Order: sequence, then C-alpha cells, then structure tokens
Amino acid sequence: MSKQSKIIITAAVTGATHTPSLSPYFPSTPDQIIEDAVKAHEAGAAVVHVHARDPKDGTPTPDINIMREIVSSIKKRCNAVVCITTGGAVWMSSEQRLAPAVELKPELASCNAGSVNFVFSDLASKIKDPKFDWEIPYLKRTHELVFTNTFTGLEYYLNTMNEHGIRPEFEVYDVGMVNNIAYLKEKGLVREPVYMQFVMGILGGIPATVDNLVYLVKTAREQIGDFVWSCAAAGKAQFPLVAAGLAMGGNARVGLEDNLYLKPGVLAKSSAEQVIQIREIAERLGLEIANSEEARQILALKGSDKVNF
Ligand code: KMH
Ligand code: ZN
Repeated sequence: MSKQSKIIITAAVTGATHTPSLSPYFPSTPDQIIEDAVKAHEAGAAVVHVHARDPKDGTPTPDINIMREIVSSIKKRCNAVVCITTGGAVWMSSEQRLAPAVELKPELASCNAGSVNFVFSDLASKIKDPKFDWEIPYLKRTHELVFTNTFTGLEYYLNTMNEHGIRPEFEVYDVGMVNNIAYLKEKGLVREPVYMQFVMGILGGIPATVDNLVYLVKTAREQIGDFVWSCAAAGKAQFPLVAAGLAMGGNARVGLEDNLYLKPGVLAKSSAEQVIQIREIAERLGLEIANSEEARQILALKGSDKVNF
C-alpha cells in the first residue's frame, strides 16, 4: 500500500444519531450545520460529511431542497470537499437516502457497505427534559431497527454513483463488510482507489479497539489489496482510535456526528474543536495535513466545478 504523504481530516458534523437535547452545541438546523462545517474546514478538515436536518425541529430529513441549501451554502463559503450522506437515517428507504446525491452529484458520498444493527437507544436515558417530543422515541426505536444495506441496494448505489461521477466513501462497521467491498470490486462496480471509512464502536458493529482496527486493515490488505482508509469512532472511543489510525497510516474522521465530547465530561462546542484536537495529535506525530485540493488528488475526485450545487 503506497504511503500517503498527507493526512485527510474529515469532519462529520451532524449525522442522524444525536438529537438537539443531547448538547447545546449540536448543529441541528441547516444554518448551524453550514456554520459548523465551514468552521471545521477552516480548522483543517479537508472534507465535510453532511446530513440534512429539518429546521423546524432538528429531525433528520431526506428533503433534497434542505440538503441543497446546506451543500450550496458550504460551497459558497469554502473549498471543502463535500461528502453527502447516502446513509441518511436508519428509518429512511434506500431511494430516499440516495436521492440527494443523485440530484446534487457531489464529488464524494458515503456508501454503507452492509447491513448492521445501528443502535443508540441508550442515549434516550441522557435526556431529562427533551426540547422536542420526537427525540426520545427516535432514539429508543433504534433498538428494533436494522440499518439495511442489501447487495441489491449496494449495486444500485454503486451503479448510480459511477454514472454520476460520485466517488463512494465506504462506511465499514464490521469485518464482513470488507469482504462485501472486495466482492463488489471483483464485479467491476468499484473504481480505484477504494476508499473505506472504518467506523468503530457502533453498538451492533465492531467494538472500538485497536486490535479490531488492525484486524480490519489487515483483512482489507488481504481481500482488497491497495486502498485509502480513514478511521472514525463513536463516543469516547473517538480520539484514542482515530489517533491509533493516524499512527497506522490512516486518515482521520472527527465531528459531532460521531461524538459530542472533546474530552471526558467536556462537551465539544463545535466539530472544529475536535478537528483542532486531532490536527494537533497528527502534527505531533510528524504528519502533515492535506488541504481540500490535496484530498481531491488522493481520492481521485472530479472537482467542485462538476457538482450540481
Ligand atoms: N446515520 C447512520 C444510520 C452515512 O452517513 O452514510 C448512517 C450514517 C452513515 O450516518
Ligand atoms: Zn453519516
């Protein structure tokens, strides 16, 4: 695997896990998402990964117009690579999840490499006085849902992304998904360089340990050969695992989608605070941080002039 010269920091700013009452700093309206993404880019994130939220009450939404407002505003204000989610929220249909990417044709979009129980129901007990009625039922409901990504769905996503010049960032929650990607690559659906985000510590997915990160990278080398990879981790595992990933030659994903804290007991005031923290760790390891243009080179992206927003 060729040693990458500079490190890509991704900021995943909102996601569809956390709800507004879990942190006063959580970006849950389009304006807040735009602001958090631009500030995270200014702090050193070459890539921003975005989900849409309804401005009325912060619920995750597949609304294409809201996503258009978010990504076009980010693009107006900075040169960040915008990665649009096709994961959306667990309850959304495949079509709903893919539609914003098909319409907006980003350089990069997430592609969830297999089905997984994606459980965060325990977060409900952390909310005493919810701002919105939907929050606690939404969190609890994940106990009974599966985040479905069938092979039919994966082929539909990849054919569509390939057709529109959208590069997939494979979200990998467990080791079997590495094999799924190898299978799809064998079928000619995956173009080089393969780009994987190892998402550690989701309840239902692979536990967030360094041994498991080494295991994922080792399995990917055996099954796929050459690839670019990054590490993300949920909750308090975020900085230990992402730092380990940096030491192993991986890229880094932080942001309030994955973790609301900067350190145990201290809420992060923005994704930018986490970007600064991981950037400092990377620089102390002697690593240089890629800017957005360098990230475009590393990931073979089509350029921000070819998106539809
Ligand atoms: N919200 C999770 C169910 C992605 O962006 O594609 C899926 C997720 C991954 O956030
Ligand atoms: Zn996401």
